[in-house]
Amino acid sequence: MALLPIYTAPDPLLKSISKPVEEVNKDIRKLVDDMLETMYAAPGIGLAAIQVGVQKRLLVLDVVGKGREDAAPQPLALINPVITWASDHDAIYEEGCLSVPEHYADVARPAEIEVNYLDVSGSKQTLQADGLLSTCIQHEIDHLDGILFLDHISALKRNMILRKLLKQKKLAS
Ligand code: K1U
Ligand code: ZN
Repeated sequence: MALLPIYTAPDPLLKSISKPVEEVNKDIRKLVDDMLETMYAAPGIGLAAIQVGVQKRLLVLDVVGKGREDAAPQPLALINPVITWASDHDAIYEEGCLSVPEHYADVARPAEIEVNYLDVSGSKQTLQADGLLSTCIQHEIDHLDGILFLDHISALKRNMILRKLLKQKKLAS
């Protein structure tokens, strides 16, 4: 397994639209393993392929162990995920993002969703999600469409955060 570099905003790659995975093969399974290792090491509860520079519709997550170091890992990989139903009522969660380090904001999203996807064996699956799992899946699918949680908040706050991130990048280079 390998740790992958995580791209951070305002990198233009994060605004691009990812392409469907055509075949779930050993290269995809290796990418899933590397993404999970990278997510756990960050640490994070989700990661989309575009965040590690791969323009494929693939995401990994594990929301079960959040805040509980003794919890057994429950990794999930969703390939070509599609939200097929979303509730009318929203839930608000304070979101973070490994591509927007050290910044957080409240985001409202549908509280419950149903999502279709392929698993790592290429089989079709359907998942009903609520709570943090629902929020995290929506956050990661947004990444596949070039959307960051910053796009859900006011332009004033977004531009302030982006300016800070750009300044940090310039200082680091
Ligand atoms: O960058 C990402 O997409 C991952 C992101 C996922 C996410 C977090 C919160 C709401 C929606 C989506 C993160 O994992 S940020 C880091 C984080 O939440 C966390 C870090 C350590 C322990 C527990 C949580
Ligand atoms: Zn993110």
